[in-house]
Amino acid sequence: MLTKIKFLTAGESHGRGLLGILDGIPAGLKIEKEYIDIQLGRRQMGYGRGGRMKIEKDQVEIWSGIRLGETIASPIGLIVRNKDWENWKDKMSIGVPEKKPKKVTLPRPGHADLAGVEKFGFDDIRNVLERSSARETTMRVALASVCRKLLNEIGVNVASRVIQIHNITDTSDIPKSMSANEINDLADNSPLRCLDKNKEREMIDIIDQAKQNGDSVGGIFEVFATGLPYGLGSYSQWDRKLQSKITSMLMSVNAFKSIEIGQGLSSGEKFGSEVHDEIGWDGKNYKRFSNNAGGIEGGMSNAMPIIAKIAMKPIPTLIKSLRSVDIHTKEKKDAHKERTDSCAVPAASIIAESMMCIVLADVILEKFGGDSLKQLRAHLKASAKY
Ligand code: EPS
Repeated sequence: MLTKIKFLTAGESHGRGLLGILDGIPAGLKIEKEYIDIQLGRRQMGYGRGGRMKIEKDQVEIWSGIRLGETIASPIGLIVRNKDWENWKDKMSIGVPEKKPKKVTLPRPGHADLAGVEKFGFDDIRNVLERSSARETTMRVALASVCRKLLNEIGVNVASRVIQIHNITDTSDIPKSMSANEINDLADNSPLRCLDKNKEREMIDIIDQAKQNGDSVGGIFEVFATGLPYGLGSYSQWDRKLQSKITSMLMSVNAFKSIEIGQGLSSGEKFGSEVHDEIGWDGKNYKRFSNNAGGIEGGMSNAMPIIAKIAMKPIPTLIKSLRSVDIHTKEKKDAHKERTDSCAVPAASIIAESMMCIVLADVILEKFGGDSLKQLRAHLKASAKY
């Protein structure tokens, strides 16, 4: 679905580290390691994370594509080392060790374990769980930070906030005057990335309760993008529609189970007159009296903020026993238990922001083009309509 930007990640959860390549970023974009590390730090935060986040302090190493502080239009290569690798060298040995590590044979319901071993014919679930772990999203966030920086340079900002953990919902609206950066500043100062302090307390309680029971909880968050011009994406073909690109990218993230653009699901129970955003003219620009469409009409951005709401399921690695079967003996047993998070919804909201940044950078480059940031800026100035 991406037409200008390409990216790939590699790396296992307990391997040496994560590798990533990002291609298609114009020359002349100033970016520093510290900027990427801030985003990596945001992904590590949030109430409900487990022991792993105490071990890791994710820091990027820039291996290529940036010279003298600026992109040079060559592929950007990044590495994030796993600190925990030290403790997993035997289990994750690349060569064949003298003492073979114990195999994982009890698939966790809800994880990639069972379908993964059946697909590849493995007799050790570790081969599956290492790559299917959400640890991989570390590199997505690192690569996406470069796209985020590109967007920032042209006045596009992407933010998010958590609105539900389990059955605790923050129903508050965001004041119209609040910018994406202000939303993120507030959210980043909350352990749940929730803007309502009372609900935040209740969310903490429900996570504590789940943790005590060896259980996990999911939740819902919103992602916003502001500063977008008209016409990103297109109505002309299925795979050029902006919502097709956004939803396919976002739904590629571990544990994301549903996405709504704008009013989404609830628009199915309303009259057309209650849903569609009426049009006005302020003497200079068109204006909208509402944004139920979530910034996308007819497969294109309509210069209103993009708003997507995403639900994340509870993490499937549980301390509480769930029924499973040993893949070797077919005996009834409890599912495999590993160190885990009881809630990773705040972290997931950063990953979602990151995927949004990649799509938006791609559609902006598709529409406006430019081999350098300077050219992109000139093209936007010449033809972007807001
Ligand atoms: C994660 C690292 C993992 C988990 C989590 C996400 O670390 P470990 O497995 O060593 O504890 O904390 O992944 C899962 C919950 C999962 O089911 O894969 C990370 O860096 O985000």
